[in-house]
Amino acid sequence: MKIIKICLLWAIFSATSVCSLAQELTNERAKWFTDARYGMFIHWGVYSGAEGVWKGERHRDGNNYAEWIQYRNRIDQKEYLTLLDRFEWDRIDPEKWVILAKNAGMKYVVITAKHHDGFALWDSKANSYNVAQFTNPQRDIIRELAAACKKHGLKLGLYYSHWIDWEHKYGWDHTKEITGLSNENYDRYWQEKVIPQMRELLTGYGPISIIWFDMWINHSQTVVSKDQLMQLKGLIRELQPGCLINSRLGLSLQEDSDIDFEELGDNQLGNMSRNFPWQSPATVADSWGFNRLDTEWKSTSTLLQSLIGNVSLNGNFLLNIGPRANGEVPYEISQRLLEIGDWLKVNGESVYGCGAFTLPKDQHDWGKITFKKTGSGACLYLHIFNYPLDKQLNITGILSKPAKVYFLSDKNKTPLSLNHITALTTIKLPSNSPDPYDPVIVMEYSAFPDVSEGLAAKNIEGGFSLTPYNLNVPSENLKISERNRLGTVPPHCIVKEKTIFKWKIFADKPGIRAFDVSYSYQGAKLKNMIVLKAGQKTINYSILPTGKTVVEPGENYLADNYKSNRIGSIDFPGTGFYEIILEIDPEENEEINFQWLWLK
Ligand code: JFZ
Repeated sequence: MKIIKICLLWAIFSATSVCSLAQELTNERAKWFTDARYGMFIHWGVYSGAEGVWKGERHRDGNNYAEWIQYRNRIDQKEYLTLLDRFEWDRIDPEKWVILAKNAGMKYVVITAKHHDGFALWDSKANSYNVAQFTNPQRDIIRELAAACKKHGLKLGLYYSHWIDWEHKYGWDHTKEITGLSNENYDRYWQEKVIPQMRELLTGYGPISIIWFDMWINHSQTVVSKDQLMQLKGLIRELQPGCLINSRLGLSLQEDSDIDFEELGDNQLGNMSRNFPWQSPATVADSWGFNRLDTEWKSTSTLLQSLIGNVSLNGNFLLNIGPRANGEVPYEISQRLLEIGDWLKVNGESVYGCGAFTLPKDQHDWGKITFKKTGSGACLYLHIFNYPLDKQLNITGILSKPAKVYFLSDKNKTPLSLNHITALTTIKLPSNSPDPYDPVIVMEYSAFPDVSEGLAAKNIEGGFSLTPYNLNVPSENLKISERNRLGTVPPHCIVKEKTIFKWKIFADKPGIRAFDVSYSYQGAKLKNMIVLKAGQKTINYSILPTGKTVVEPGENYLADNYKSNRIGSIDFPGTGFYEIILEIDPEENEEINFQWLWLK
């Protein structure tokens, strides 16, 4: 047991991606979760009746979170409840949401059983501020949803706002930062409402697969105590040992590592592969609860690529719907969900049960790779977000030759024409993409494929973009500056002393290749040199001042100029691996900003 915990801790802290270990390190309880990959979040409650507007005024916060309207627009509770008059109870049917989730290819549903407003969507005996008290005939949305999930084979998760509760006299609400709230009184809320309500949810509704807490800061920064959180967690472990708990419970890993998955920030997608289960909660526009002022709908491709991007890093994607007060799911949401669902009906094999492969996350500029072990072999799924104009798909870094290559949508598995030399696999694509969003190619391997580490990939134009981000051996000492000045200044490496950059590429044919370098130099010295070495040859190139560029006309708004310079050509006499070495040694430590080396 202890060993498992140490492993888990290690996995949480380790930032590296060792995909073959991913499933082993995932705890047993979360196995279904990491297989499922895609779930539905539902934000629905009294606030849905306001639609993000109160007495003609929009929700008072930049983030559009319509479920916060009671707090933001300072609505007192009695008036808030009048929103229930807008609900069309005979049209509200949670089974419809579950059917949508099912058709969307989602494997689990997480609903706001109680959001920050403190209003329970079930017939709570512990607290009368609940849906049954305000409906006739009485409704229990959680019971209805649980039955529908069971009927359609989806797992059920419950969002429960444990920290914030605007209904209970002693619950937390941010204005209590002004008025104060004693620990004793907060514990009254905890023992009178949180614990009994959680007990109800965990005993009366069949298996609960996730409790989704929502305290995004550590308890030490607010009124909740560690003991209270441990009590709550203990209750879940006791009553439903199979239930997963997300990281927004509010305990730090140092205090307690026994959480089941990490929840990233709202709409925060993964940026690195992890071996510990994790998930991004996301919206289709901005708000979680229905907001009629929402307009910035993400496209189907954007959402699908977010899902695939997360899966390619061992992550899950929890996509939200905010049904209206009549139970309807906004068309802009259901349409996108069903489009993704149709795609998953054909391509689900590349998502469910899949995870990260060992290559770096941004290795290929045409898309993402998801991975699955199959018996003694393995499958790589190539998700082509950007269909190459020359119909050549380059996969850099895999040393094994695939046994079979075909489109996942092709039931006959017609082999695609394939060329494999050492570390480069090239697939000839048909002129028309078989899918408008993400055509998927399966590469089947008879054993776990060998990978060549530290290779820079051949990109979609057939060249190599060599940057501080794809060095052969990553270096922590480099001073990297992200893009700035509205992006006019690209990401670059600030070089003040002698610096050697090394990359490795695989040349799939011999030939002469031209080298360009992009840099900015704002000094005035004329003797600075770039030294480039590749394939036994050296090129010396003078660095000259690059001057400025105008960002906006007429505003005297200037930025350093980054320019591409042809520095020469080098013959690569044979097929094989080449090391490319670039040396910059600034005179008198005067800053030279290196952006990239391009060869083709
Ligand atoms: C919380 C809720 O307040 C919100 O209403 C919604 O339910 C969402 C899913 O979760 O909002 C958050 C949570 C975390 C952060 C920001 C807003 N965060 O980590 O920055």
